[in-house]
Amino acid sequence: MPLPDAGFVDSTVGDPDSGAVDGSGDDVGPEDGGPDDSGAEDAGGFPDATSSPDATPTDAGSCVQARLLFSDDFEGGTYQRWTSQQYDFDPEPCNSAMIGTERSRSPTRSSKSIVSCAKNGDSHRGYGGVQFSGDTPLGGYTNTGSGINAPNGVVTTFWGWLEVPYTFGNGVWFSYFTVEGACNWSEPVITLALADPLNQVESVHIPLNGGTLNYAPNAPRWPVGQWVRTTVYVNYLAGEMRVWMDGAKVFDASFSRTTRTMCQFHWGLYASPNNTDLTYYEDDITLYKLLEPLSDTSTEPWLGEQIPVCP
Ligand SMILES: [Ca+2]
Ligand SMILES: [Ca+2]
Repeated sequence: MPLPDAGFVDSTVGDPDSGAVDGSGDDVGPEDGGPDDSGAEDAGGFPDATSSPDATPTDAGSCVQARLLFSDDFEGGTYQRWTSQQYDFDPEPCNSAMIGTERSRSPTRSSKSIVSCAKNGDSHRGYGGVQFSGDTPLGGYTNTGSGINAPNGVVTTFWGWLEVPYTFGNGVWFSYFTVEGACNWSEPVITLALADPLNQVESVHIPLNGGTLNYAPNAPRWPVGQWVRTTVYVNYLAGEMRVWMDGAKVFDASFSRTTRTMCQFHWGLYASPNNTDLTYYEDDITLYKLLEPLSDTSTEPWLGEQIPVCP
C-alpha cells in the first residue's frame, strides 16, 4: 500500500525544530524533514539479518520473558514518572494537558490533552516524554548517553481516545507516539500519526529513510470517539516494527538506524499547528523490554494482559 499522504511533511512552518535541543526532548517530529535528510544511517536501507537475535524462543508455556520498564495509568494524579514531568510544556495557550476524571480506561483517571485554537509556527505539544539510560527512565532530560539495549525488542501498549470535529489531511496531522534511538535526537525518529481523512495509521519516517511499510489487508483505521488500544513492537537491532490496533495488525515495517538502542520516547498529543479543536485522552501505557524473541509475529503481544509475562 502506498504512503497516502505526501502532505504530511509540513513545509509551511519551515523547520523550527532543527535548532538546539532544549531539553524537553521534543525537537523532532513528524513535520521535521531535517533529520531525515542528514544522516548516513540509511545508506543500506534494510536491517542487517545477522543482527537478529539467535536465542531460541521459550517453550516454557505461553508466558513471555519480559521486563516492565515504564508504565503509567495516571491514577497517581501526577506526571512524576515522566522525564518531562508534565504533558504541557508548550507555553502556548492554544494547547494544554492535565490528568482528569472525565474519562478513563483504568479506574478513575486519564491524561487529557487538548488543542483549542490554531497557533503560528511550531507544532502543538501535549505529550509526555521519557528518556532512558539503559533500562532506567530518567527524572530529567540529559539528551546524552544511550538508551535501552533490547536485542529482542520492546513492546508498548497504550490506550487513546481521540475527538476531532474535522478530518486530517492537507497538512493537518496528529501524532501520538514517537521513538528515537539517539539520546540527542540526531537521528530520524519513528512515529505513529494520522494525516489523511481516513485516519490510516502512518509512520512516515520509515519510508522516508529507506525502510518499508507493509500494511495488513484491511488494516484498521483510527476510530474517533472511543478507546483505541495500540500495541507497538519495535526492535532497533533487527530494524523491525509491528503495530496493532485493538488486536488487529496495522502494518509490519523494516527500517535501519545507526543507533541500535532506544533512548527517547513520547506518548500523547503532538499535532500540526493548524489544528484548531482536538482532544486526546490517554491511559494505561506500558513499555516492556522483551527478554526472549517473540516467535509469533501475527498476534498482538499485549503483554501483562492477553499474553502473560513470566514471573
Ligand atoms: Ca500549552
Ligand atoms: Ca487510568
